[in-house]
Order: sequence, then C-alpha cells, then structure tokens
Amino acid sequence: MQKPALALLIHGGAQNWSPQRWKARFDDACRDRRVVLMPDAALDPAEVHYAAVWKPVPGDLAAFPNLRAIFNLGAGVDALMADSSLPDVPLVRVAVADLTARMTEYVVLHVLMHHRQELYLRDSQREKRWAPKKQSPASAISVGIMGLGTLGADAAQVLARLGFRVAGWSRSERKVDGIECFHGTGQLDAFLKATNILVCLLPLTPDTTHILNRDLFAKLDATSPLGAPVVINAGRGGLQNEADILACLDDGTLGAASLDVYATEPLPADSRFWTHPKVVLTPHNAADTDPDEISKYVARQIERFEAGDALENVVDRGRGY
Ligand code: NDP
Ligand code: OXD
Repeated sequence: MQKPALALLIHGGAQNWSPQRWKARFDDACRDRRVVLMPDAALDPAEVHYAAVWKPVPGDLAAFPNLRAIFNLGAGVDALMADSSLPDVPLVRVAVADLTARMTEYVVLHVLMHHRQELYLRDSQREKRWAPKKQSPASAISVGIMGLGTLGADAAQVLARLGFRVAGWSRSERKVDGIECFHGTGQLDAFLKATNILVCLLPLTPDTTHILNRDLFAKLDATSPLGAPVVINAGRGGLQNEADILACLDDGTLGAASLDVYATEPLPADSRFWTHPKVVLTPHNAADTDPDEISKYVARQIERFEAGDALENVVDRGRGY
C-alpha cells in the first residue's frame, strides 16, 4: 500500500531554489511515498499527511484536511508564523550539521574579514598603497553572538578556538564550553558592553523585531583595536532597523557592517547598503539549505513519526521559534 503523500510547497519567487531539484531529492529520500510538487490540480488534498515548505502562500497549508506535520525547509520559521491559518500540527524546523557548518563558515569569514582589516587592505590594493596597519591578536577582540542556539553555539566555539574572546546571549540560561554566556533582557547590557564584533543569529519573533537599533549599538564596546564596533547580521532582516544602521555607520557609532538579510528581499536597487563603503553585503546566502541533506532529514523524521517516536526540532509556537 502506498504511504500517505508529502506535498512540496516552495515559494515561486524564492531565489536560488529549484523546485524540480527538491522534488527529485525528495523522491529519492522518500522512496515509496508519493511526493507532489504543488500546485497540482490532480492531487486530492485529503491524501496529504505531510508538507515540506519554504515560504508557502499564507492559507495554502490550510487546504490539507489530514495534515499530520509540517517541515520547514529552513531554520527560520518567521514566514510560517505570520500565517494565521497555519494548521495546528507539529511544525519542524531544520537543524542539520550541513547547514550549521555553512553558517559557521559565514560567521568566521566575516569576523576575520573585519578583524584582519580586509576592507582597508582591499582599498589599499585598489589605490596601490603599501601601508600596513598594526595587527592585533584575535584575543584582543570580543565577539558577542546574539542567539546561542544550533547555529550561534557552533560559530561561537569555532571562533573561540581561533583565539577570540567569545560571549553569547540567549533567551534562557545556556552553558557552552569556553563561552561567556548571558541571557534574558536583564543581562543584555552586560553582554553588549563586552562586545566589539556583534554577530546576530536570532530568530525573528515579536520580541526580537528591530532589536538591532541605535540604542543597542551605542552600548557596544568601542575600545578595542578595531575602534568602533562592527555588526554582522545573518538572522533576518526584520531584526534590524536599517535606517539606524546607516546612520550609525555614517556617524561612526559603528565601524562596519556585514549584512546577509534585509527588511525587503531582494534588496531594492536604491538601497544605500549596495554602495556604502562600510557595508559588506551578501544576498541572503550565508547558509543555503541543501536539498540532499534536508530531504534525507525530513524522510528520517517522518519514519520516526510513523514509528511512534517524537519529532525533533519542533517549533514552540508560543515562543515563535
Ligand atoms: P535556534 O532556535 O536553534 O536558536 C535561536 C537562539 O536565539 C536561541 O539561543 C534562543 O534562546 C535565542 N533567542 C530567541 N529569542 C530570543 C530573545 N527574545 N532573546 C534572547 N535570545 C533569544 O535557531 P538557529 O540557531 O537554528 O537559527 C537562528 C536563525 O538564523 C533562524 O531563525 C534564521 O532566521 C537564521 N538563519 C539564517 C540563514 C541565512 O542564510 N541567513 C540560514 C539559516 C538560519 P534559547 O537558547 O534560550 O532558546
Ligand atoms: C533559513 C534560511 O532560515 O535559509 O534556513 O534563511
């Protein structure tokens, strides 16, 4: 007997996503399960027990009356949480070693880029200027990571191994070897005061919206060899007040920013971020979710679920992540 169907819903406009490639990978991973790439007029919605989704149109998931679980094809579930008609079934997010490693690469790349004065050195090269600046050791720089979850904790440990002083900030109390851990709003100021390079890997929730703003930047430590603090945001664009970032870069409150995510994506052509000399910009590809890895992860989870075991990495809807 064929197993209940899995519907694949991938937002049509999503950059860098090939729905056909995802479908092929899911067909391989799910073997005797019917995988249906939506929209599909021939599908009876009642056959669908599982949905694997990336930014589906709000309301689309409500069309499946027998849905048992939703698998988000990324780590961040903010787009789904915004759907007021989201069926009340377990919502699973991605937490796999492949995605974590990719994000750690991004974070380490950008921390090192600022620490090793790459913006200055590339300017010097363009101008044929032989003018080395004093180099300081990693131990002279404190990196503060907002969000000490799957991604933040891994990046923190790799940075600590490189010799940086590393602190992390989370909602609840955490312990990560070698990392100074802060939590809750009560410890936020102490965390910021100890931070020269701020890395944001928070989920976007009502509590974190626009958390990266002028008030917060003004509390960062500006006394390191870097001078003004640096901000790196690979969480979500909604975490940042973009006007504040630009104003703080212009008036020297911030020395530089690496941004991977934006309030509006793709980033509009008239955004000042494109040309700002202190901004290193990437197009929301700090860490891609890989169809090979994620299809296997979802297939494994469904097997567990059907065997009566608990699903992993289920989103707490009350917290929003
Ligand atoms: P996790 O859920 O594992 O970790 C989230 C962390 O943020 C936890 O430490 C959590 O605290 C903390 N947090 C949440 N809310 C608050 C708050 N109000 N105050 C303080 N800390 C808070 O998520 P991941 O690490 O897997 O992913 C983080 C985010 O990264 C995703 O939500 C997504 O938006 C983004 N992302 C971006 C990608 C890109 O390519 N740019 C790729 C993948 C993810 P606690 O530990 O107490 O729960
Ligand atoms: C994610 C992302 O949340 O790619 O996984 O942004």
